[in-house]
Amino acid sequence: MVTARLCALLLLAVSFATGGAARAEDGYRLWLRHAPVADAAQQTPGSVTLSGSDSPTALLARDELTRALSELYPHGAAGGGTPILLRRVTDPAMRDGAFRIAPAERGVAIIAASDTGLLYGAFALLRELGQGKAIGAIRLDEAPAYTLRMLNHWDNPDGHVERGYAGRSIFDWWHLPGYVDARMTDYARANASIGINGVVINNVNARAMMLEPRYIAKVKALADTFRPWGIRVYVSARFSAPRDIGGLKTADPLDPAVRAWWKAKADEIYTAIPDFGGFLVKANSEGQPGPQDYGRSHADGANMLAEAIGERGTVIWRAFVYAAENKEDRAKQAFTEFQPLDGKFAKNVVVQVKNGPIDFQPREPFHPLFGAMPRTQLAMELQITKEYLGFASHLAFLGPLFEEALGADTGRGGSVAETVTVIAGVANTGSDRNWTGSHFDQANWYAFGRLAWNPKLPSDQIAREWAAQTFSRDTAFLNAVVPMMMSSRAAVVDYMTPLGLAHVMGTGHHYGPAPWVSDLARPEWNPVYYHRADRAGIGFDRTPTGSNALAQYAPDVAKRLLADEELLLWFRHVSWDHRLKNGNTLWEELPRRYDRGVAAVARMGATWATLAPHVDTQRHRAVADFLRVQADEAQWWRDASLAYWSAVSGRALPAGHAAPRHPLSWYQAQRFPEAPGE
Ligand code: GCV
Repeated sequence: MVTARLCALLLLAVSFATGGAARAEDGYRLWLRHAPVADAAQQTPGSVTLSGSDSPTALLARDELTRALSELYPHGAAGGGTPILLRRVTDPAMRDGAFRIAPAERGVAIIAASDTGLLYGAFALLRELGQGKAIGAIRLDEAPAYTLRMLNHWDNPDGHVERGYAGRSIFDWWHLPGYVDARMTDYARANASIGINGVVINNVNARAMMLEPRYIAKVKALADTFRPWGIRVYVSARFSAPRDIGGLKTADPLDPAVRAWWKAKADEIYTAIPDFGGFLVKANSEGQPGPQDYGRSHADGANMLAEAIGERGTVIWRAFVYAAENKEDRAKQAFTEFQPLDGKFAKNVVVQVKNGPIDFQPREPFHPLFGAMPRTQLAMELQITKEYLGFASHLAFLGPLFEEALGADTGRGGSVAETVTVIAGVANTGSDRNWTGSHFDQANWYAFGRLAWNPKLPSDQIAREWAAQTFSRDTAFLNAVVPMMMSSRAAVVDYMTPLGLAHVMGTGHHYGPAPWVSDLARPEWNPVYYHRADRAGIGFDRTPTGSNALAQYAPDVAKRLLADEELLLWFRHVSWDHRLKNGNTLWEELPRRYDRGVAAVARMGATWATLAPHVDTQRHRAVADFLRVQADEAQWWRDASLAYWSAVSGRALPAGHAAPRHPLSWYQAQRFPEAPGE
């Protein structure tokens, strides 16, 4: 014991002598590193005791605290320190997951009426301590804003992750259920630490085999591992499964044999996994089968599954639909199809809507369905993986994007956050040692969890607490890194899709700029469909003179959106000479925005270079290297886009803006067959 303490002291001394930056770190521990607190206040935490429950979850809360505290305070506490009392109480007013932390007679108490409340309380206390706060000063009274806070994995059973930029899938389907990798526990622990309590473990572009008995056994092994961490498992179900694996001739949701098949399948799953969360379904979207194949509605399909599951779980039915045959503006199609179904979905159905009407672009207006289906439970789907924001190598902290989407006023009974009952995020995890492909992408997983817990948390606060736990709680470091993170998403918007442009990326893989693409089979797959640039002007007219997608919003909101220049080209087709509020013409403003984005990335690189003393060499170098990649690619986005706009408008770049480094044909000739995630 004495020797262990001595070693810890020595380690600490070495670490402080080198500014805490000497030890190489690979990022595996995420924000749960528990770096030793150097100047531990007099009130150092002491022993942890648990009362009122001895469930596996409550024991995890106790053990997590005990272990983490020994890491945060390796030198121990003079006089035993402040005891921490984990108390499970009976309090009908405290919801599942809620907790209070406050000084008690004999120390500090974490009080909860549920075991998950104890667990979340334990992690919350560690979060505060991890930022260097003194234990006696910590007072929290929290309850999750939503009962379901879930990750959606787009992981395939063969290990490939659709839109995944962090290696292969973390789920080792091949070795399950016999072998459950220790990483599964670390994954569940990380999720629990930020309040995530549901995971859909397979891609919405689903394989029916996920519902076969041998896969149910694998899912059960994961469910058993995740359960103590308060996490329920969900599966993406392929709508045609009764035909694909059930031997039926149809998957018609009104066919009695089909209904019986799903009921039996649900029973089989619940026998193996009594707390199974339910099904997520992508139906009649991008080639996936669905009820419309049989002339039935989305409500018919969802309600059939809801009946099979009954009160045991939830059916999450995605509203991400658009059809090639449909000539209507793609941005309008989901609303047109789903809004009339309001009130027609069963009680245990949640309709899951992406944050914007197209597809996770760097900036979109909020989806008009939010607030427009008051008699239906809605989930908001955010994308944590950066399909359209530079993959893992671009530093883009998504906190501001999530905050903007959640906080948008629907004009129909509150903000988006207030009109939904579930928050879902497309996961960015993978087999890479640092989980998310880049160190800073961990912040997006973290921010998602924190905002799903409390959508009112300001994203700069989230950035600060994440950075303090992940890198360094040094104030000088935080004062530099937080503004850098906060401006990073705006930089991406500037160098990729300024002023409301959208969907101008490369075909299939979505890597890099390709606004010129116009030859794909479906009109809405082509970037030219979205920007409609020609000699006269640019932008998609969604006003009454065009598609009138604006009319899907509440009238006041529509007015506000139309006036928002950040969304100018999303809603309007304007002349290149259109005058902006700052006095510039559009043609003058576009290169200014692209240049601003490129310059912002250069500044991020410079800022990061100054932070070397605060960060271990391994992670510092990895981030610096990626920032260099990002600088090159920001330049590429800027140059390729401007070369194309210049060609299509027939205009030379305004004075003061450098010419693209290559002719347009050079950019158009680039090919990336090896780009990940497609
Ligand atoms: C899982 C976009 C992505 C697809 C994704 C789809 C969806 O189209 O590019 O990879 O498929 O959205 O959300 O279903």
